[in-house]
Amino acid sequence: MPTNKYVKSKPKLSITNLPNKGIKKVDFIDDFKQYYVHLLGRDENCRSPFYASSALSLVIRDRLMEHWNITHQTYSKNDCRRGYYLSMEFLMGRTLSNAMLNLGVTDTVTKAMYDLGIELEELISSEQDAGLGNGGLGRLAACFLDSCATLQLPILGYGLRYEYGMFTQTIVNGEQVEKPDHWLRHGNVWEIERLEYSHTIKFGGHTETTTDDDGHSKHTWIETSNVLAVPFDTPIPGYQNGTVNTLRLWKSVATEEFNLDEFNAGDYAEAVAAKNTAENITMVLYPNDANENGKELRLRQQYFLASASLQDVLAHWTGIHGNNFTRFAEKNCFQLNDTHPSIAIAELMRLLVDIHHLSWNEAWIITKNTMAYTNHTLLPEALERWSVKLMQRLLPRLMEIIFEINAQFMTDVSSHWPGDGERLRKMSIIEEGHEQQVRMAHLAIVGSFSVNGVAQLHTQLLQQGLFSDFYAFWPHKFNNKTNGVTPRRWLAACNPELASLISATIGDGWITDLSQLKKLEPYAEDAQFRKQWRAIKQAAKQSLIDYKKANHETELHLNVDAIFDMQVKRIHEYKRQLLNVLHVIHLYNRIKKGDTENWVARCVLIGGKAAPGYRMAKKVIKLINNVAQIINSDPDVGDKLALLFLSDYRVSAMEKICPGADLSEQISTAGKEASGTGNMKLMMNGAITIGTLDGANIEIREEVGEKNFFLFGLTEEQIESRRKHYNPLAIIDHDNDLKDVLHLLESGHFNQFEPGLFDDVISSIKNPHDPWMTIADFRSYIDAQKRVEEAYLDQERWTKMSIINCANSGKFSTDRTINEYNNEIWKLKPQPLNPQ
Ligand code: 26Q
Repeated sequence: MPTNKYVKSKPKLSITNLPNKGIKKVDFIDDFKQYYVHLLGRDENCRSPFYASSALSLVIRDRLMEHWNITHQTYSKNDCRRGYYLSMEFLMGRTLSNAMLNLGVTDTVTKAMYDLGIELEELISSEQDAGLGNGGLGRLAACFLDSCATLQLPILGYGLRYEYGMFTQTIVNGEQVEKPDHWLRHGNVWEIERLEYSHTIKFGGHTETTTDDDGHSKHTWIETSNVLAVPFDTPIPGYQNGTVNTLRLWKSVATEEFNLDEFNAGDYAEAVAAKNTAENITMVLYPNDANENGKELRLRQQYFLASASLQDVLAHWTGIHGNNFTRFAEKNCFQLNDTHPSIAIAELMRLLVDIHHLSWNEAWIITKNTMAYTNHTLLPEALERWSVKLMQRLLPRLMEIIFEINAQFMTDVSSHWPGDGERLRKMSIIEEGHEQQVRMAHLAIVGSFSVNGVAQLHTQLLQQGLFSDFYAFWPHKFNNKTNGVTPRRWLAACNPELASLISATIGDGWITDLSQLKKLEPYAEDAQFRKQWRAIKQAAKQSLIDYKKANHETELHLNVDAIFDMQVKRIHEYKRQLLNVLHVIHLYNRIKKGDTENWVARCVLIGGKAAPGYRMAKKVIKLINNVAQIINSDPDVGDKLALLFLSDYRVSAMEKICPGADLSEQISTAGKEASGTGNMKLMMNGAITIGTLDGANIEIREEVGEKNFFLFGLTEEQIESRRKHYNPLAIIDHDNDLKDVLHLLESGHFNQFEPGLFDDVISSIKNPHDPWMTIADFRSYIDAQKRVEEAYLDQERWTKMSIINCANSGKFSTDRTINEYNNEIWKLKPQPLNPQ
């Protein structure tokens, strides 16, 4: 072998110690050209904004990279306690504009692009949304990451790198049609593949128990089908503070041995098919759909996330501490985003006991002290259960561990409540029945030190209802963490005009301390300020119209002076988009009757996706579109009223919608919406809420005061007591407006060529067992809408209310939420970076 004098020399230079990339205009211009021409091979003649957008993203990514490295080194050097946010969903939306805002370079980059003859906005909006989530829960995870980085907390997000995100929605003949969202087709410049941190995940096979010389039993899980988990990292920049945290998403890849076994057996086709099974795991995000419950692939996904993430954390730990786990719980903490990743509790036990040879009790203490669980729903049909049979087949060792956890838990319960068999049955992790099921929420509560709901009412209902036995047993585990949204994306970035006015008035401290918005309140009395506020809202409404027109979403003439009345969220019966439609039909009836004195024009915008298998939700979309078609084309209506269904609602659409909203519809049946977060985004942008006493609406109303919130509807308690003798037909009989609305619906006016189409929708609300009790709240809703109109007629009064709503939205920053998680659950120390 030829000797090479350079091979073993000690490094004289640090590889990672780079000069910082410049952030002056010329630096952006030079680097942009470099990427655009040299790397991507494009020139002035390229017409697609995609390559320019990619080039700029690479330029920005470079600026994050050096900070990313420093952040990482700081955490290692300080050997700090760390947190991990485990979530099946991270609904990140677009990255470029957020990265520029957080780096503080938006203005400079705008100028640099301008000099190159490029409009920055065009590059920003050509970026695909990363739609790796369904809705609230996924977007919450994304807002949390932004706040953790802004608060300089050492948190790592762990999730799945789905090849296909949330489907895109198109509307054909009024109906939802789903298209797959192959968001990675053109590559993703924001992610870095880190093959070197891959882990092997086991499925199937069987277990063996042996006893060693000391009489300890040893469990092995053998003859498994293995899949490789390969991490892809995305940088998460804090707001102008140098911190760059990490979102690590796992991709499933077939392992070599996995293929080889079959291949050696001579069955080539089987080998290729097996490769597909492995690589299918992270192929697609499941839509939030009760019909998808119990699907094997979903369980594979959940275990894949849990196992890969835990192995990752343990590999890092043993790399430093070897097999000494005494301080593990002191240094690590996992937050489980709903029960979706809660198999992590059993997996951590497996890794500690079977792989790292801790005793059961040592492992259990560590597990219970590191896991924390957040619940996001009260709907019983949304609670996860897995059949024991499926789990035994797919994850046999985990099933044994869950049985063992449950056996010890049942012992504890019976010593607390001796002789109370009913209590044991209700609390057991295993539900008995014709088929045994694992109740994941019970596993999550038993295996963690903290259980939280996402708004005050929701937490209270968990404690008194769904989890009351657990609350009686472990009251100290339960706590509330009211949700929030990040003010960087949801005000500073999406509404730059309003953000500038606010900063010019009270300074820009609000961006990282949203409670400072309170300083705006006195300006509600300032006529000049109100005028500016109104002009900004009006311009935002106009640009929303222009945007819809440019996308050929509507040819309708929309009236900017109308109330922009928005309901954007997943389509679900409990969210009661139907109630909104009943109101629209009522307004239509009034127009047709000539009852239009003091009329206030209204433009009702409804957007959201229905789970592909949720029949009733899809019918509601069709109804909205049919009603829209009739109303919008009726010459009697003119611009008094418009109804528009916004197709393909997603993060980037909400960024356009928020600034232009006057009225925020939050009209769920009381006790059903855990929190809601769209309500917070709209409030922050000066929309006024019409809502029930549900989820975080209650806290929004507390913050703005009852005069600045349009309240209606039964309370949760009233709903539950009314339920027993609910008689919608009697209510209809006593309400002429409601009678007229239903009569028009039932006459087939909105489905003249589709007879019977809405029969099931109509009969669902007339049913005395309607769980959502839409009819019960109709009158109160109509009256509240009347109060909305009165308020809107007085533009000065409306503007005051709008300013007061924004001024009191400080509580709903995820910075506040995350500080609460950190002070009460995670207890991480902020990690400021040393100046380099
Ligand atoms: C279930 C079974 C099979 C496949 C998927 C699922 C699934 C997927 C997503 C079940 C639930 C979800 C998401 C739920 C969700 O987004 N919940 C919302 O969480 C928000 C954040 O806390 C709250 O504000 C909302 O009130 C709550 O509805």
